[in-house]
Amino acid sequence: MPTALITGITGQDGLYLADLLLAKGYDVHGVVRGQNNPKRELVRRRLPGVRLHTGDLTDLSSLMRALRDARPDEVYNLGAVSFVAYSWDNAHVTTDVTGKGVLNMLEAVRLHAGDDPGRVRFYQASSSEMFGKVQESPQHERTLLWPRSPYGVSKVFGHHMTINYRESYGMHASSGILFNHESPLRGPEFVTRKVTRAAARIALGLQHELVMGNLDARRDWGFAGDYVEAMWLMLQQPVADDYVVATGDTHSVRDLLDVAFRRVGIDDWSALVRQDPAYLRPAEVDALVGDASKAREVLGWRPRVGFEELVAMMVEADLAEQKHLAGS
Ligand code: NDP
Ligand code: GDR
Repeated sequence: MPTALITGITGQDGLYLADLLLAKGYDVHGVVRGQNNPKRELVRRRLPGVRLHTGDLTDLSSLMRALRDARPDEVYNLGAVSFVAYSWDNAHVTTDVTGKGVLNMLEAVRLHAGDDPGRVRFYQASSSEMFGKVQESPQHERTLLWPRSPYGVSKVFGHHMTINYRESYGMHASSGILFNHESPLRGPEFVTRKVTRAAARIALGLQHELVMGNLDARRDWGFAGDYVEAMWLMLQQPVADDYVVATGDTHSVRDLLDVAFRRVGIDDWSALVRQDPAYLRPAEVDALVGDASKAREVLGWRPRVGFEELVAMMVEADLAEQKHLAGS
């Protein structure tokens, strides 16, 4: 039975990836930070088969201990301060976790693997935010990186460090440049979930207004359940490499509002949505769309869930959750 260790197991992708690996028969381990992290209980309830290790990406020795105890064949480094807007006000923490945390994890794996650096396969969660001020469209693996936030800068550091460890030490280290991916497990601070939750609450009479930032931003939104398959496929390849993972379709935040509100029977949301400059970012990533040809050709990966289906899935989940909360 192969063994996997996941950092960020309490997050959206960690939960979907753990589901996938358990279904494939893996022995799954996760790193959870903090002495009293409430999400530890969430993982225990959802994924009773998973073994948890206390650790933090800023603490090399805790990562070494997790590796020693879990003895993984595959390490998925998903842990990060992942909310772009938060990263300006918390640039040092973001750099320590999202940037230098990758170096800690790579170094821990290198030391753990000893004389056979390729024996533990490593996945780094890189991001389309690295393209930032985009220089070509659609973006692919060789598109120039021009990050626009402390988060994006930290991801570029982790991305290049992963490539450097692969080239310097012969590690089987791959980097997935994933475009935005969403699900009912998405954190409510991100725009898709903020909108689907608000649409559900407004339809149920629990909320009267939605306050938003830049409605013209465009993203290539896919489904998290599809994207974790690409992570796994990368680590099954004989040679480690970097891959863009995206749908190839792009939509604006306005399109997102259209689809979400239509789903709850509201055709015109203009009176319900207010824009507030407080939600604008110091530097915006205006439009992203990915070219995932390499992932399609080499990994045989393709997305299954399209934009409208994704938004509908999220609105339905939020309607069910809000009804449940209102009834309890
Ligand atoms: P989430 O924000 O849902 O999860 C982030 C995870 O990182 C949580 O489990 C969190 O733990 C953990 N974490 C935070 N700080 C630390 C730390 N100091 N040490 C160890 N773990 C820590 O993110 P997603 O699941 O959406 O994303 C997973 C990864 O993929 C992230 O690296 C993200 O940057 C990247 N990514 C995400 C994309 C997306 O669209 N979702 C696209 C491209 C890249 P806790 O619960 O304790 O806070
Ligand atoms: P992003 O996701 O920054 O792309 O990073 P987010 O959903 O936060 O923003 C997407 C776009 O929507 C605009 N926007 C708003 N965003 C939020 N959160 N709240 C609002 O009210 C709002 N109004 C407009 C934003 O300005 C932006 O343009 C996500 C994260 O998961 C990263 O970790 C990951 O690396 C990238 O996706 C790919």
